[in-house]
Amino acid sequence: EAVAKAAAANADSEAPTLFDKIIAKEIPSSIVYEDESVLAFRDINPQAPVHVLVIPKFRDGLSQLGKAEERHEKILGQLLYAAKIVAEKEGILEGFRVVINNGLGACQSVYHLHLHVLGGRQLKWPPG
Ligand code: DGP
Repeated sequence: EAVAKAAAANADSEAPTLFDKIIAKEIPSSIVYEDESVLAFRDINPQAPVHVLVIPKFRDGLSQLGKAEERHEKILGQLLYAAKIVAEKEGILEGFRVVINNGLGACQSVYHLHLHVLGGRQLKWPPG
């Protein structure tokens, strides 16, 4: 089902996504951190006690990491730094994971770049 969803989304990866509505606060979310560039909110389907998504407020073509260009260097750094702020706020600095699912082969389902910040339990390696 995840793969089917990803396939559907991939068909038009530049279309608006539900994350635009979350940014606009038309869809409620549990916000953990926000600044002018990024928004961090709890995943609706948590895979760990802490599971937060960190997204750029302005997608600017970044439907997925594989679309990154040199102009995105700053926001990419801001997203990673925001992931650290989230980990600190959530008290998981001693053990957390940051994941980006890119494309169909990684079960990406929302085509607006997002970092998953996971923690609060012992995380296994390798991931599935
Ligand atoms: P990915 O599979 O990497 O594209 O992750 C997309 C994530 O988005 C997935 O873990 C579930 C989450 N998600 C989907 N819809 C919503 C929503 O409406 N609200 C929130 N908070 N998270 C959502």
